[in-house]
Amino acid sequence: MAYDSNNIFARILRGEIPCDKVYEDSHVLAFRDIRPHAKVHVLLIPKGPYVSLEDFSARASEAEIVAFHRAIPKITAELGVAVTGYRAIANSGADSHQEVPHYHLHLLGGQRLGPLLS
Ligand code: IU
Repeated sequence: MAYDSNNIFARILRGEIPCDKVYEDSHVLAFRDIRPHAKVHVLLIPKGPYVSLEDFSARASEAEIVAFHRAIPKITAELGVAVTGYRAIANSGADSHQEVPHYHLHLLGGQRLGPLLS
């Protein structure tokens, strides 16, 4: 699937649409989900043009992949969920109900979550 540079997260990255930012560095941006599914619900996205987890894993540079994952403990510490725990989910492709075609990792926490597959 080709990357659509007008998807909503691309527009957020370009500053065309505001977001409730919680973390940013040269490779990633993290912001609060507008329709939260938990007390804490943040989306972590790479700044590069990757459609999905599948695409990011295949095409991103090692520096981008490392930066993406190194951002997670910084964000969870900032959000106060590093110790209490959280769930990380990446929907990838049609069967997963991925809505926004720019790779994003959902970070959910701040409360006791139910079982994943219920
Ligand atoms: P999904 O994994 O692609 O299904 O998740 C997309 C998420 O992006 C979903 O939880 C939306 O609430 C969220 N979102 C957002 O935070 N800001 C937006 O402007 C739009 C969607 I559109």
